[in-house]
Amino acid sequence: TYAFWETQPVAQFNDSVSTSGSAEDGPIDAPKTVADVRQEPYNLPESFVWSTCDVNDTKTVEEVYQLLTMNYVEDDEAMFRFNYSQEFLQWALQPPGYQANWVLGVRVSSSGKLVAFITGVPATVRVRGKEVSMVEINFLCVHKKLRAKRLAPVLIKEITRRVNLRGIWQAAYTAGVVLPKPVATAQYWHRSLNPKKLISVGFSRLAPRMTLARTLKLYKLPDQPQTPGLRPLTAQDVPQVTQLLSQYLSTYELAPIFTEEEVLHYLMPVEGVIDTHVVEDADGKLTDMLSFYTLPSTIIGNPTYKTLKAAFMYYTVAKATPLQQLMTDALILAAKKGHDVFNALDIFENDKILKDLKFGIGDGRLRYYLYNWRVAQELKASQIGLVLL
Ligand code: NHW
Ligand code: EN5
Repeated sequence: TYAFWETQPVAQFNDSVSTSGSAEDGPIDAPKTVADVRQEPYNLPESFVWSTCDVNDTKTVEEVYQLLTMNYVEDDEAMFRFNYSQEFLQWALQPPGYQANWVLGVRVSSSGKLVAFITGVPATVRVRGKEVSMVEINFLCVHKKLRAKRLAPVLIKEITRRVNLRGIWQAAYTAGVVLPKPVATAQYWHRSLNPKKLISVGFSRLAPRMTLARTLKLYKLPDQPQTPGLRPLTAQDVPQVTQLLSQYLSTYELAPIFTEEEVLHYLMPVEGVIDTHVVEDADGKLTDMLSFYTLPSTIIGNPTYKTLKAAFMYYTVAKATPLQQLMTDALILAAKKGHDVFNALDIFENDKILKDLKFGIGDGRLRYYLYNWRVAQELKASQIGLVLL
């Protein structure tokens, strides 16, 4: 059972469609106004204090980075731990309309040490045809020494309060764990770019009856992207890319609605953080785009290698170029930049191409959740058009 989540306006596992009124999509809680929202921060256990974290401050972003580097998400065997860079955090946490006090920390009163964290950024999300103003929640983290003390529910209630104070009543979030109640479940897939290293660190294994030499040959890619007209995204492209991406995302049941400002923020290349390329045809029209973000993982307790460099598929639109060819170019670009592996979910139309591109199934899944929003029907992974960082 879920002592905390049972008290929250989220779909519960025993919710059935036969219950009166549960057949329609919409808010779960009775409507509220900002005036109804509690003015005082929630109480933390004795000797802890709330602390809004300014990630533009070099010392603060370093503290956040250290907390996450040592305590954030691991795989089920604790071999790898996400290692978001400081530049990545600054990018992810400051999109258009970001609220400084939605970057929320908990510190030890006496020492000032940062021991817990949660963040929100504003987003407009379309869910089964309805446009909803939301917050995307991410980077929930409690220091390993303070686990299982019910700190996470306090963080969640406090960020909810701060978000509600801005008149936002819904949230979207993803997690590896099962909570009440996923709107969809996606599967991670992995494409080896540097198979020798992946095998050496235990990320992958040599397949039965395969030698290392045959494995290297299997995963070998061309040195350069193959699609004519492929080039990095520039600021001038943003109106066209917004149009291209919006039209594509409109075909999904759960997808963001991006303004031009958001496209500029989330897709303009940032070295070591986000890479976006577009395909320009002979008439100067943009026909396709691909993007991936860089999220390394610390290799826990490996003497030879400290980090695994992973690229994660972000937003990709294949209109004139076949998706498989466009994604091959994404793999080539990621390999050229030194990534060891390319990760993707089976969302979008990816299930059609992952096998052919030599992706293998991962041991991790990702659940998609909505807060205070009921969906009458669970979605299939192929109906998801939303990527959270
Ligand atoms: S998912 C990544 C979450 N972070 C990690 O996995 C890092 C490593 N783990 C930790 O730091 C991406 C801790 O284990 C955490 C839990 C902090 C996860 N989401 O403090 P207690 C996100 O960031 C529930 C939500 O004793 P702890 C998305 C758990 O089921 N709830 O545990 C975040 C239990 O509740 P229950 C989670 O291990 C979305 C309660 O926490 C959870 O010391 C947040 C136990 O708390 C998770 N990933 O700390 C929700 N993991 O009902 C946003 C565990 O079972 C909602 N729990 O008793 C929307 C808010 C905004 C609304 C605005 C309108
Ligand atoms: C909020 N934005 O489990 C999201 N990763 O498969 C937070 N497995 O990397 C929630 N266990 O399968 C994130 N190698 C939830 C995910 C948490 C991290 C996680 C999984 C996803 C992962 C790897 C390593 C497994 C190590 C042992 C994995 C196999 C790859 C292989 C490549 C070659 C072809 C066959 C498959």
